[in-house]
Amino acid sequence: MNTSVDTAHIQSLDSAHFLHPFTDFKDLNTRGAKVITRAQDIYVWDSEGNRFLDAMSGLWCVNVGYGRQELADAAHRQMMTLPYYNSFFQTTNVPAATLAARLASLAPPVRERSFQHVFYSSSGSESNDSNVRMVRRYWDLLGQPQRKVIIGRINGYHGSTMAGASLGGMGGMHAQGDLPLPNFTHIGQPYFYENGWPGETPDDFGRRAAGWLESRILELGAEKVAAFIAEPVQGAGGVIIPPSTYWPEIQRIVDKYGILLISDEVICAFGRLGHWFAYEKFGYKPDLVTFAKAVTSGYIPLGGVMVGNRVAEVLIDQGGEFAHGYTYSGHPVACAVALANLDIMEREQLPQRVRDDVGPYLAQRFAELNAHPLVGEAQTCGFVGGLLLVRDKLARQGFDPALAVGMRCRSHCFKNGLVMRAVGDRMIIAPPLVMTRDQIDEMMGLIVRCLDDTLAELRAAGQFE
Ligand code: PXG
Repeated sequence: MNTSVDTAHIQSLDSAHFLHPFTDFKDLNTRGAKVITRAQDIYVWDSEGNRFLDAMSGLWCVNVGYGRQELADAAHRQMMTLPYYNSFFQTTNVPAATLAARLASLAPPVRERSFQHVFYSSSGSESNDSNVRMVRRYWDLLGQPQRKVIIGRINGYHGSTMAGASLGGMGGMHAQGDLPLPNFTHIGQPYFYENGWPGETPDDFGRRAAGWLESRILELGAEKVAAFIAEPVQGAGGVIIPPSTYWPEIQRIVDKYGILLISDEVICAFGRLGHWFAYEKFGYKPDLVTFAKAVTSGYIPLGGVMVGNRVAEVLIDQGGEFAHGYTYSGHPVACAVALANLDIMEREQLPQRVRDDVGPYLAQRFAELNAHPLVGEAQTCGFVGGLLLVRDKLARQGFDPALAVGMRCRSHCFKNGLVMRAVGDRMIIAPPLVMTRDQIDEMMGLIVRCLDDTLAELRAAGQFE
């Protein structure tokens, strides 16, 4: 396949016309964006012919890897049959109805709150907007319109629309645009390394961190609280894996006060943590589950909400018309690609593979990084992993943020042919689930090389003892 492109030309078009997401526009224009031209399996190539091992699955989404003919064929077939039709005015389409039933069959039942219904969108952000609409509608219909507040977490990420950014707890986002909107509030995150007390065990910390939810509910008045939203494992926040005591205690608290629980699984569903849905791994019982990204392995945009029976029954039986939806809710091509994607995941048993085989192997290899002089902690959960770069391991002291050590490490990654993301000084991975053990070894070799290069740079600059 001829993918040769004129890099300078594309960069000039890009800097003249394309405003990139979460980007300092002026800064990018001075350096020029890397032009990614093609991808296969777990690798991507740029326009200069450099190959990168993509340890981020694009952006946490390409779970089945790149270059899957079946997904292209499914899109092509569906485009030639029915490329688009709306589902607003009492019509449906074959892929959307089939996928909804398929997703319902994959979502494990939880008590009376089984998941039989799906509300479709095209992204994680839109799905969380839909969650806010459904949560408010639910409480209004139950005659408790004063239940308006949704509690999220500091450093949680739930998208970039006004509601998504309000649900999330990213200070940088809140600082722009007068966010969060009213009736959104945030508690601390279950990040043991940063927030655990000296001598406290992770389990004790997990219970304490969950207790922040109860304290906030009591501060606000339980009758005002509509829902709690959280990621099973925080992704964009830096792969923050909660202690095992955290989720059971959260469950106890939401049950005690009757508030809805939203599990935002935009990153964690579809095998990423070794299960179709991540709430199964942690054993909690959400009322709403946000999904997007890997439902199509990112080949085409699709998102949605799995609506548990507790909410669905009220909306269906008492709600009349629900005044909310998107042009692309139930898009036939996106849903057809999702079905083909789920076929691949099922046939190749990707969730089981992550749970029983490559996940444990990655955990073992990644844990070896704890021995590196720069690494304060290194941990995985399924096929996400995070490591923290620190100045002094024993004293648990990090670097001055002004040194931007994470970004410097990321530059070494690019130079060495590895895509790994930096969140502050946490380096994070979320590799494609099709990765083999040999490829895990290849990735680990690259990670060690990048850490060594970062260490050498810091030592040369006198910034590491
Ligand atoms: N919820 C979660 C948990 C996410 O991770 C969204 C919602 C929003 O999805 P959309 O499709 O609207 O982007 C996400 C998205 C990062 C990064 O820097 C992570 C996401 C998006 C962009 C960047 O890690 N996650």
